[in-house]
Amino acid sequence: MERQMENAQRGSRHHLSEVRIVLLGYKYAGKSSAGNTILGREEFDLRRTAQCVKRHGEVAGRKVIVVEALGWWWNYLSEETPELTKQEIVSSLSLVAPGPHTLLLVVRVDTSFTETNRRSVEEHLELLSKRVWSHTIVLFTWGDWLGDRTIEQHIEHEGEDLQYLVEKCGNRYHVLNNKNKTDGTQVKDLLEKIEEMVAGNSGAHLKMNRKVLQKMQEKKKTEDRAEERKKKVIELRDEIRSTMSDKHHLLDMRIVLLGFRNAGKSSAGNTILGREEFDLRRTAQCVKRHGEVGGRQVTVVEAPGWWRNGLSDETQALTKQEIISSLSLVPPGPHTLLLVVRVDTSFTKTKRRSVEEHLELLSKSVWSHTIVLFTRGDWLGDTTIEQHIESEGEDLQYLVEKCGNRYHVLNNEDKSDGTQVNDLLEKIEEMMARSEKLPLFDFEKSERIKHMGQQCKRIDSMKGDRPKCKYVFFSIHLSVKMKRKSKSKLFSIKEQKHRKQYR
Ligand SMILES: Nc1nc2c(ncn2[C@@H]2O[C@H](COP(=O)(O)OP(=O)(O)OP(=O)(O)O)[C@@H](O)[C@H]2O)c(=O)[nH]1
Ligand SMILES: [Mg+2]
Repeated sequence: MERQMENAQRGSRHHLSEVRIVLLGYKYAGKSSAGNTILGREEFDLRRTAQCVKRHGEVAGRKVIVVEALGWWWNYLSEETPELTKQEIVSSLSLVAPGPHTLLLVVRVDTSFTETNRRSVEEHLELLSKRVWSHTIVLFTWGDWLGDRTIEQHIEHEGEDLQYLVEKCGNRYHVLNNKNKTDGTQVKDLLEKIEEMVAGNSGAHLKMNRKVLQKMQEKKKTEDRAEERKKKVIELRDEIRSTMSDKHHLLDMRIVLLGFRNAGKSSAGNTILGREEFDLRRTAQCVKRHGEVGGRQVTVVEAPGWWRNGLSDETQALTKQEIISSLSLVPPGPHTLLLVVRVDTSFTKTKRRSVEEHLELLSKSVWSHTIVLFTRGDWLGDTTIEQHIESEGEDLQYLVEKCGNRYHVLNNEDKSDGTQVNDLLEKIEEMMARSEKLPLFDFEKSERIKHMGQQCKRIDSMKGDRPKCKYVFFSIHLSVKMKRKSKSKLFSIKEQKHRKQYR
């Protein structure tokens, strides 16, 4: 009773007629659910969106505007988050002009909060301004999970990283149980905490600083450059198609999927073949599958992936062996290599070097037969892949251009969209028509690979032992490579640390 009276007094003293809120947090933190609880209606769609979403309503006598900013991966530091996502997070502020009264930093109580989580949260919030903390309240979701425990007990129990975060926010926090929409007091209490904080900030909202305005201008420039890239690619494709005839239609297509671990290679294989042919569990060996797609016989080989920040001399010898021998599984050689890259993570210089070194294990000329296959297209939402390429920076642009500006996006979650696969197969045919070449790594023609093949056969007949043969095949190839690559051991300490961190 006493607390209720205290609240009533507090509330009336600092009452705001309009409350502008930005919900921020990692993916799956419960931002949309919290937005729905605050507005008392299902205003936010729980499926992930690729853009900020703005909703408003009348709550406890106030006009409440809520913007949900795009979430990031919970254990990613800001340099691992794609630039496009960061631009979108920053532009959330422009949706609540002149600026939000509060940022609600959404954190779940049912999962542990580690040092990485703390750093991830700090870095992403400080994209907005170093001064965000005086406008931030930690909003704990999954309050039902606490049971009889109080939130204070949870904060104490969880350890120093969560305690540090709460203290950085001036000890402001609130718990919501998004499963209980009938408990109006939890929202009323939250609004009062916001009003109290605003009063403590002398009524000021969070202002957009120069850095934010700059990021928003960058976003605009990115959109313009993306349009240009898209136009250029369409023109090039039209030009190639105008020279193509029936002879360029490939009735038998051979594809090798290469890329980082967890890049989405197996899923892409399944999308291409239209069936769950590849097991999503990791294998150390190449896997070959076959099917009929759009009237063509398509063979797909998935080679095992490498660590996404690992350079080739850090990759296990056996993995490299498998990458090289993936080519021999589609004799006389693949029509294309699909280099699988996720769009939901940033593409750094280290990743570029990692990709270059692993692909060039096969041949220096590998690029003329490679298409960058972006997975997790669902992450893009309404934004185009060109916007991602343009915003992500020079390393990704370099890679795409090294592949002759050939790229494609797949949303492996949507198997019903047949056009995404047809379009990919057409791009492969266009690439082959343009080069007017037979498959890359034609084993009959390539002297180097032929030589390695002969070594292989000789040892095969001596020992009848396939794994050893493969190993010799591999080691001849690598011994040359390794000599050339010995220089690449000179990584900076910073880079080494960076890679360890993300494994
Ligand atoms: N949302 C979404 N998830 C995807 C997509 N593609 C792959 N995934 C998920 O990403 C995870 C890894 O996918 P895999 O296809 O197993 O990746 P991989 O490259 O074969 O992994 P390894 O063989 O283990 O190196 C799985 O949980 C997939 O469901 C996509 O387009 N959208
Ligand atoms: Mg796989």
